[in-house]
Amino acid sequence: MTVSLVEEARGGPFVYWDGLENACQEASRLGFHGIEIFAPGPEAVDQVMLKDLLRTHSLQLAAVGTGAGMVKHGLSLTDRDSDRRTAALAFIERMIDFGAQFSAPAIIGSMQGKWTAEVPRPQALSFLQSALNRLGAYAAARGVRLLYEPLNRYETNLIKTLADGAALLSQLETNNVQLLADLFHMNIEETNIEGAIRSHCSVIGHVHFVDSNREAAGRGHLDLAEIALALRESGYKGFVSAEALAIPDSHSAAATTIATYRTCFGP
Ligand code: LER
Ligand code: MN
Repeated sequence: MTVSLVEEARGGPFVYWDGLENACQEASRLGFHGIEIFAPGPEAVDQVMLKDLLRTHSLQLAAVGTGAGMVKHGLSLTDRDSDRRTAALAFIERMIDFGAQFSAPAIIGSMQGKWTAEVPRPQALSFLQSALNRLGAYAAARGVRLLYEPLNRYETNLIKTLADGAALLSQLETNNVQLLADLFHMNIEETNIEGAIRSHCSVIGHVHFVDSNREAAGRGHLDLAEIALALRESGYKGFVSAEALAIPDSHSAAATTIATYRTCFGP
């Protein structure tokens, strides 16, 4: 279950918005196994309180998003300015440190940025590759993986499919980076969602379990039973995380997600 602590992102694809305590109570009551936090930065989370909430509610921290580096601070790993790229790396390293306290991986999604006239595609990909090498090794030294998320064409022009993501990972010096398969982005970019999952499952480390319209799983037109079958038959053992819009409201989105999850993956 996702929870956003980033006011600037309100209206974005996160289920809970009213603090960690509320999110943990609801997630636990509905039967989720973990929460994924989208935070403005590590200092925005009281880590002692988070540890306590996770223990009280028998939840794991599934992952931490780093997108606030872009949303709040305008940072990107492929910025033309080297000081800005360094600041983006530093922000993500601090998020990795935070997640590692809870054995949770950090996610690089929107922080990958875009190629532009000033930073042409080969240059941007080279910046991205060296950032993933450095951050992958940084995460490995702290005992956690790093997640890299292909996005749809309206959010990036770098890597949009699992196949291109897997090819990028295969060129890295580190093997500590895995793909995040977000079903919303995949619905826009993949030729065949189940086929992409089956082909690249060995490098999928996390799934954003959401429907075609970015509403809760079950409120759109994805064939989630077939997608879940592809994940199960490929031996996927990671989290499927509800990164969905709070439509019609947080509680309904969460309840619909867990009902769909149980239909697709079993009780
Ligand atoms: C952004 O669209 C997204 O899917 C997030 O998980 C990445 O920041
Ligand atoms: Mn996502």
